[in-house]
Amino acid sequence: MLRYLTAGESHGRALLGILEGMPAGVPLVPEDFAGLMDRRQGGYGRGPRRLVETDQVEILSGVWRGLTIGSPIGLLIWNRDHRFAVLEPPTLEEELVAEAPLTVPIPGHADLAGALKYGFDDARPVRERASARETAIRAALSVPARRLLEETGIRSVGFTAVLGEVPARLPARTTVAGMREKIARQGGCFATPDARVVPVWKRLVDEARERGDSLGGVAEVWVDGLPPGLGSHVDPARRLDARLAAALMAIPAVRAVEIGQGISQSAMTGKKAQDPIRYSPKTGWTRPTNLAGGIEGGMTNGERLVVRCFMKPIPGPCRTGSADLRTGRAAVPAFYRSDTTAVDSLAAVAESMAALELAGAMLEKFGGDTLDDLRAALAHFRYRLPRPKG
Ligand code: EPS
Repeated sequence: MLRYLTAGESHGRALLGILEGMPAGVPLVPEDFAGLMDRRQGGYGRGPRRLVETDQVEILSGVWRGLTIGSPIGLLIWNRDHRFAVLEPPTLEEELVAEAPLTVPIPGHADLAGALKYGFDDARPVRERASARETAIRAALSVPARRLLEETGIRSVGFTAVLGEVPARLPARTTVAGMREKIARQGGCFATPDARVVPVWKRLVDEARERGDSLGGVAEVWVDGLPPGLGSHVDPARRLDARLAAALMAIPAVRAVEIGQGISQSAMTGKKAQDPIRYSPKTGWTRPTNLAGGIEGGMTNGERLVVRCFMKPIPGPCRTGSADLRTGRAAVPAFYRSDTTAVDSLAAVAESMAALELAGAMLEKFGGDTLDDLRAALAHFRYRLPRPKG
């Protein structure tokens, strides 16, 4: 079982993560983190915080001479902008310089529900932990998982598919590698292959920022190279689509998750909503269409995994009507520094959460204490897949 745990507040001293269950022998060096950490911080519409943080990941344990050793991997990211962690009761002087209490909860944020649950009349402790800053350490934890997947021929890409109501145009047929290349070639300030949508999205973000408003959207993740049979139909808790959906819903501001064309499938007739099955000795079992997004019966079917995450507009900048936790009187939340949109970051985080879930599913199916054990079991499985004579 691959499991992980994170700790840290948005403006606390650091973010901490532990990943347990990785086999030995997976290559991992500090340089593996930089590209993803940059992507997660980037995207047009992020607030000024991204200019403050460098999000450099320190490997504290579980890696020796560039390889995992099977023990828990400990990771750390220091917060440069830290002011929250007062470990002992504050002195009078600290009280005087402390940030004003946040007594007016932001509608749409965790503030109110968290304050009611934990008995606070100041939303700060809730807001600090509910902040999407925590996804920095989740992305970092996904890096060993991604390395494991890459070492077994599995590749993923995450991108912004829709910003606000404006979709990007996506290439009809391309591989994950091709998609990565197109996004890099486009090179603009959004993770999209569509150069023409970039100025439109920029304008939308600029207008929203000027209005003190925010924008949501849809991030999409593709994964190529997955063997069939990850997850299982035999037990509800082992269904991979359910596990992926849970992992992706656990990203702040994500309100819905779609596997493949799940939403439009529901409006199709049954005859149109299924992907036909084909077999040839050369290409094996394939499907000419992929409405299922690579999962049937809670298992991978060997096609590309396609998942989409729907993110609501970030509530921070909106200053929607609220009420004071101490007086109950109608009030407007205090100005709160935030992002105008973070859908591009969502693309990086969604890909990370999917990688953690998929690496876990690979380890459950193929096991092994070392990467080589896992590869051998995978090779055996591929060999024993049914091959009719054709
Ligand atoms: C966030 C509010 C902003 C975002 C933050 C998430 O932070 P701050 O209040 O410090 O300006 O920038 O995201 C990150 C810092 C990050 O690294 O993703 C919130 O309240 O969710």
